[in-house]
Amino acid sequence: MSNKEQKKIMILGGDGFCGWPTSLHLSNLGHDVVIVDNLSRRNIDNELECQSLTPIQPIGTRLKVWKDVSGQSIKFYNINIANDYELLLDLVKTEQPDVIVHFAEQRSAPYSMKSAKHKRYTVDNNLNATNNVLSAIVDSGLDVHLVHLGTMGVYGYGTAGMKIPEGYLDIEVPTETGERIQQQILYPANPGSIYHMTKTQDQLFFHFYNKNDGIRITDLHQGIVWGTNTRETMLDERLINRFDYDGDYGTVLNRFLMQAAIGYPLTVHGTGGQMRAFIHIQDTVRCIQLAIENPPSKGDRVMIFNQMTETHKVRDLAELVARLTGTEIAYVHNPRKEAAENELHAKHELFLERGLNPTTLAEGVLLEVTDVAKRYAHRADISKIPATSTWTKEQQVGVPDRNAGY
Ligand code: NAD
Ligand code: USQ
Repeated sequence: MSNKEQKKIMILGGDGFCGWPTSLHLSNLGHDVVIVDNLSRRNIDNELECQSLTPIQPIGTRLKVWKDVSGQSIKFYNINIANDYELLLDLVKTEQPDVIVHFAEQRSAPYSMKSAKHKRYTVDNNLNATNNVLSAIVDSGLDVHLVHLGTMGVYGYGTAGMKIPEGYLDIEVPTETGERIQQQILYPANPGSIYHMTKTQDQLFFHFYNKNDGIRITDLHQGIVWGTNTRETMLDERLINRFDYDGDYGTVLNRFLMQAAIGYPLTVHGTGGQMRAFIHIQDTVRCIQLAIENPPSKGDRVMIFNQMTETHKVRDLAELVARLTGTEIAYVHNPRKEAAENELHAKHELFLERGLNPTTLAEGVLLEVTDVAKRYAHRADISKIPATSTWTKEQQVGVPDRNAGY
């Protein structure tokens, strides 16, 4: 890579599930990577008394091993970006990043719905984090490209028979004089949890700072990430990525893979008719690279990409994993408030046009069960599997109905 292409990239939340493999991927490409993380996710592991299925190493060990394996140094700063504004601003001024990638938010929907305390933490943390990053970019006077990890959940999951566009919806409105004019508006927000609501609010921060201060922003509306490792995290076991399987942080497909590895019935919420968007972690890191390499120009509106590669119904995923592994399926109470059945189709041409070659679920699922979930199955605490966070007090938790000794 020539010096011109090499960028200084600050990764906020670079110790997390998406942030760690992204940091290594970008460092491996020759970029100068700086991680900022307050390790709050590791503290939440302590709060929930549940650790990653994979044995993740302390951040100091991770960075030392990366230096030994790759020869590349990554600097680390422990800063709470939601609270420590002056520290964040000083760091931006000192490091002078070309790009900031923002992963640093509380990202679990069930965790955000556990109690008033968790709702308030999620709102305080996520909204202040995003506003502080934007404010620090303005205060620094630097022309930083901000890449944010958003969610497909901002759209809601009902699409009225059309494909969800990438961020902006074409509309036609009648004027007072009877003419009809065409416009593009931000797709109407329809969040399904307090966490998802913070992501819809983030969009408005981006819209405002882009309009008012001309900040160049890419917002990636990402689907559910599955898988564990990427080419870089596989270079040494001590670089291994996090694998969440508990009822709060475990996402649906990784949970099914881990449940299959230990013979625990696959916990389908309700009928499993919920259709969601998915992407493999290897494609996540590649998409972020592509977003960095294709920045918006000064004066462009917020650039929005749908960062997903396929859509599936939850029960179809359960049936696929059951067929491949022989695990049974348990249809449990849905602890969430969400449509029992929906169709979800979304455009994702912008990444395909820029060279993404997706990993398909059909290829990768079984490998993931055998290479990761089975290998670390002995670390699982099965009491942490049921989804115990309910959206309302009246709802019931997502526990399999039978008691068959698991
Ligand atoms: P994660 O919880 O594993 O990582 C987030 C990291 O940010 C953690 O290391 C945490 O310690 C850090 N962090 C949180 N608040 C912070 C603060 N105030 N200051 C400094 N650091 C802070 O989550 P993830 O799965 O890596 O998700 C990263 C981003 O991607 C999130 O914003 C999430 O909304 C988005 N996303 C994730 C998924 C998914 O399936 N994992 C899907 C779509 C979008
Ligand atoms: N589900 C089950 N069984 C389980 C776990 C989940 O049926 O054991 C169902 C849920 O009820 C839901 C669907 O699977 O209908 C997805 O749940 P999830 O926990 O995998 O994903 P979600 O809560 O939507 O959140 C995850 C990430 C979040 C990200 C979002 C992308 O935690 O950070 O924003 O995926 S998206 O779903 O596109 O909004």
